[in-house]
Amino acid sequence: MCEQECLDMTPLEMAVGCSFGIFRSMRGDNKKVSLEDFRSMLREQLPGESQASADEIFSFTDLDEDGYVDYKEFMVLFTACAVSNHEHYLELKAQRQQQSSEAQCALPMGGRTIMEFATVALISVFEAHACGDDKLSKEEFRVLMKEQLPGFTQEDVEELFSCADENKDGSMEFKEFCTMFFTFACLSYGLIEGLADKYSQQKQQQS
Ligand SMILES: [Ca+2]
Ligand SMILES: [Ca+2]
Repeated sequence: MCEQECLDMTPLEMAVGCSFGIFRSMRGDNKKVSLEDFRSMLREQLPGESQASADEIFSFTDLDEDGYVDYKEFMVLFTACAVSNHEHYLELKAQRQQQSSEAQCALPMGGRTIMEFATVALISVFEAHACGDDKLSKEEFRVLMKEQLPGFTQEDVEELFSCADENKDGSMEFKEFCTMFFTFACLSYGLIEGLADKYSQQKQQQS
């Protein structure tokens, strides 16, 4: 990906791109990640996690228990990290508010690894639109989507909102926003994989 393409991406597109990048760099020929590669991915991307828990994290990430982590399973882990970082952010924000009603809480967690960078991007986009109550109204979500993923039609946005609003309270909390992001990332991955397969088939036919 060239630098200009990266600059043209919105933070949400960048977060999807980062998740692709991490996954593709560690998967094997079967397009899935083995336990060994998963261990090195955790070491690299989530250095705060102990290696002792790597095998445990692998076993709960490998939802279909086939001994590998596929992209969907990886994205379950990715969104779980984002939710956990967001909870941490809310705790810090509450502490700051107790200390001073004037204090603004900067997003914590830095961006030491690509995974952290991507989850922070997700939180930043959500927080910038979920004004005040840490939930997105339908209108706030519409504005967010127009800015972040402008390729979606109004009908798509309506459908995404109602699918993501799992508790049907008419607003989208961060966990639900992550469900929406998960769906979007998995759909995009399928599309990109399909295009890549088509391209390599064409190449083979030409040679
Ligand atoms: Ca699996
Ligand atoms: Ca909701």
